[in-house]
Amino acid sequence: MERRKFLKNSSLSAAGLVSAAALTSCNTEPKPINADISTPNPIKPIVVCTWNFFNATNKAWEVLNSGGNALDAVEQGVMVEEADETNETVGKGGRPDRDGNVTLDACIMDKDGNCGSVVCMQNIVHPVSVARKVMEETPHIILAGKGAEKFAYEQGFKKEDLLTESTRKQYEEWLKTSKYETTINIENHDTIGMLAIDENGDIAGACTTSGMAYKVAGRVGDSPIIGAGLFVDNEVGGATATGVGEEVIRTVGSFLIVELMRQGKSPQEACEEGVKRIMKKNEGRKDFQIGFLAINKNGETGGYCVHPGFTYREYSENGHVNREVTSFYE
Ligand code: SD4
Repeated sequence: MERRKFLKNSSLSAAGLVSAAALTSCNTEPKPINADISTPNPIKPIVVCTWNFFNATNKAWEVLNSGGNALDAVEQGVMVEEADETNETVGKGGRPDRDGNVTLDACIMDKDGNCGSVVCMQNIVHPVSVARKVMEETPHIILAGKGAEKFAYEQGFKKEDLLTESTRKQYEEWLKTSKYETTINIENHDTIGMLAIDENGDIAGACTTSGMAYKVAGRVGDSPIIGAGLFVDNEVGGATATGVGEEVIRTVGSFLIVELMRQGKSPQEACEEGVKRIMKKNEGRKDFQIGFLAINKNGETGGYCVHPGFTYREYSENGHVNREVTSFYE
C-alpha cells in the first residue's frame, strides 16, 4: 500500500482525529469577538518576517505578487534563510548543540489551521519543507529527531552535512570552555518567523531555526511549537516569535497574541501585552531577548521586544521596509 494511503488509513487517521475533535468541541462557531475586525480595504498581499531578511521577504513577495498563495510564499521565503550558510541560526550553517550536532526545528501553518512541524532534526537543509510534508502527507503534526529525518528521506529529501567550516571552528573554540548558557543575548539570534496574506486575503505562517547555540542535545525551543513560536487564525491574523524559546513556550506567546487581536487589540498592542506577560513572570530579569511580530486580517502589523534591537521586515504594494520596534527596556 502506498505510504500516504497507509498513513491516512492508520488507526490514528485524520478522520479519527477530526471526529474526536468534533466530539469534544462545543457547538458554537469560533468567531472573532471584535465583529469589525476586518475593513473593506485590507492591505494584501503582504509579507512580514522577523529581522531584516531582505532576500527572504523578496522571495515571498515574488510568490505573492505573481498570484501565489500565502502558504507557498512563507515556505519559499524562509527557505532562503535555511539555505544561507551565513545565517548561523537557521538551516545549513546553523550553530550546533553541545555535542557538535546541528539540530533543526521548524513549523508551518495554513489558512485552515492545518499545521506541520519537525523538531530536533539533523542533516536536512530545509526543515520547513519537511514540516509541510508532515502537514500534507501524514495525519500527524509533529515528527521528532530520527523519525523526522527518516520521513524526510522517504519524501525525497537529501542528506547533507549542516556544519560549515565557520560553525565547526566556532564549536571547537567553544569546546575550550564549554560554557553553557541558556540565554540569548540581543545580537546573536536571527531565527526567521514569516507571516503572509495573499491576494485572496488568506493567511499562512512559517518559522525555522537551529535554536540556541550549544544547547543540550535534544533541546527543542518555541519555533516549531504551534501556538508558541507561530500561530495563524485566518479569521483574525498571525503571530510569530524569536528569542529565548523557553519563555515564549511558557506563555504560549503566538497563540496569546492572536487571541488578544481577536479581542480587539491591534497587532502592536497585542505584541506589547505578550512581552509584558513574559516580563511579569521574570521581574527584574534582563538577560534575555524576545521579539514578537504580528499581523491582523487587515494587513496591519506590529512588533515589540524585551530589549532594543529587534526589527521586522515588511513587503507590500506600499513598498518594503525594515521596521524598528519599541521595547520593554530602553
Ligand atoms: C529558540 N526561539 O530555539 C529560538 C531561538 C531564536 O534566533 O529565536 N534564535 O528558542
